[in-house]
Amino acid sequence: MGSNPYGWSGRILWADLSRGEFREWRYPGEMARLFIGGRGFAAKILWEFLEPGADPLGPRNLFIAAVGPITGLPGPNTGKLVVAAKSPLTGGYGDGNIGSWAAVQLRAAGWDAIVVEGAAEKPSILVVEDDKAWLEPAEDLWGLDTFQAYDRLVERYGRDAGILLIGPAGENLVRFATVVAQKGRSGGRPGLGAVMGSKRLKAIVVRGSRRPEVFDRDALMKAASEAIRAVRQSPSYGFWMRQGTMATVEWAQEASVLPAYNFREGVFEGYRGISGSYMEKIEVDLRSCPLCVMPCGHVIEDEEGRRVELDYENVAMLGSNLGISRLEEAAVLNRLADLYGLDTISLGGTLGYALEAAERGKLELDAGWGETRKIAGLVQDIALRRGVGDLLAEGSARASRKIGETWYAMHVKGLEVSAYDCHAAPGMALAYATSPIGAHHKDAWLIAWEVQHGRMEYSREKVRKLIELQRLRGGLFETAVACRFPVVETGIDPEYFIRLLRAATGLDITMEYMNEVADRVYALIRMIWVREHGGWSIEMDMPPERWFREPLTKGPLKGAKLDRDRFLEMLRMYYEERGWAPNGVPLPETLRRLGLEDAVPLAEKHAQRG
Ligand code: PTT
Ligand code: SF4
Repeated sequence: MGSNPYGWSGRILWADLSRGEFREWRYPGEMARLFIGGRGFAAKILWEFLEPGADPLGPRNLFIAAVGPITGLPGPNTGKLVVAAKSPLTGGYGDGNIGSWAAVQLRAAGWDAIVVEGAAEKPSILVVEDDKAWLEPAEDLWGLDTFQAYDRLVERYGRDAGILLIGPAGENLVRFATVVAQKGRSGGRPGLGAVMGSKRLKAIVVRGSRRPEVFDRDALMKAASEAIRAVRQSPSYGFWMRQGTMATVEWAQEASVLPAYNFREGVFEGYRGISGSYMEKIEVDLRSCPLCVMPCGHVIEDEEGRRVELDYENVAMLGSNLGISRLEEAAVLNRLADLYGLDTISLGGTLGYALEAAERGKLELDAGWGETRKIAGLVQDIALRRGVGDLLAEGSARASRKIGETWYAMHVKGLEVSAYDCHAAPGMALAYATSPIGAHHKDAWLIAWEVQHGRMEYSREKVRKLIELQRLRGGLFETAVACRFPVVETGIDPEYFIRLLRAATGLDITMEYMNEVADRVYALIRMIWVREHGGWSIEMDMPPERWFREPLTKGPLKGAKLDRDRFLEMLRMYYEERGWAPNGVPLPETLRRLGLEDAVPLAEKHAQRG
């Protein structure tokens, strides 16, 4: 960090693919202090260097891969990195958090981030080895699915290389194409794979030979081993190791939040067939991200006998949400998404919308609820942009506008909602509405708390809880960059991660400090959205219309739906608590308090105080 040699290398690799030029950017030390890393760096770089109004699929968009000060160090689950860019799906800020050897290798190569601008003339691979970077041809890989391409890359660069790659969906600019890190690890929901595709970048391969400098290795090792012990001794560790995120299926059914038939219902008659308990019986392997101490990649054989790594979101969005009640069938769709490099959540949301539109006679489609084989054909059509797949490759928001029925397109700001129905969960609906990338649960999984705390209430207490979670999950874990599951799933104290940060950097970092970093990053991301959309309105922060319009017709919460006026009241409370204007734009004084003076003129233009 400028004058601080610990925790950060102080260097960012800037790769211009149009010119084939690579340079080192020694960024100001203050950037590390104010933004820490990962998402914080991505937001700062996009704010400062992205040309306003740049086409997300044009050469001027910036693709960023960023680690943080604790990435790759000893400690629980530190093998993660953030990928970010202007999103082709939402037109705003987009990011994702991926488990990958590329995270570990990027640190070992001595870079805090890679920024890719421009576009290569031909399909290429960006190779980074310690201080050196260059492009290699990838014509032989273009068109290959992610599993085949991954194997070829491992053959070419070795098993220990850090790899980020795209599949045919990214190449074909499907707006919800992801970046793939290893077979069955995929991230960057808001179309980060399409951004790589638009730059004709099939893969990034990284390898380094250095050990990151840390301020106090003894303190680091002590905090790391205590944290790892706390994970393993946690009462929930055993059950987690058996089911991982798949345990959520049964929980969601009980809580009436399991999406069914394009979020028409929160319960699904066939839930047992896609549950974690069933998965346990047929599991064949367990995989993980690098440096993980609580692996969650449960693998089964799908209907066609191929191995697939499952997660709750994938199974709910490609199972119950499409009327599919056999895990092996949902797994086929999950595998296709991984092979092509499509986001499972947006895929499930877009397919759900399409099946419903077809049922209502608004779209011609040769597939219906639960018809896995036909739906699998549609997945291929989307990835290859064939026939109706070309329309669906645009995502549910654009497709629904074209079809002319938007109220049951389940998205916020263009990003499809993850797998929690919110007819009876106003707080979770607010979490989706205010997530900095569109409707993703990763910044605030309020639902587990909400079902136990005045579920149908629209209270300030809920708003405050939401912000608390956004600070922890969207702040600490996205900027220090580590997996949040040790804290949110085995319940260990987040202070362990603060200790790791202190030991790595030598700075007097506290939880309060990281909360302020989180607020700064949130405010700056919001300003990126305001700039890219030429202003802001409360409508941009509204959950899907369906949850207000149509009540649940089944389950223990039959009759429940959201109340628009009360939701709006809660949204206003949220803006107040954050120091944002009533139209959702951060107030100039809030930006000044957070050290974001350069965003003040834009806020003065767009924040409406009354
Ligand atoms: C994540 C989103 C999720 S969230 C899931 S399942 W989850 C889906 N997984 C997909 C997949 O698989 N294949 C595919 N083709 N598309 C997919 N889309 C969906 O992407 C993931 C884990 C999970 S599994 C979660 S909750 C946690 N997320 C974390 C986060 O966001 N931040 C953080 N600091 N730690 C996290 N730990 C957990 O990581 P996105 P991954 Mg993912 C096959 O990337 O864009 O954030 O979207 O990356 O390495 O697979 O880890 O029930
Ligand atoms: Fe990766 Fe799961 Fe381990 Fe987190 S808990 S690091 S997502 S394998």
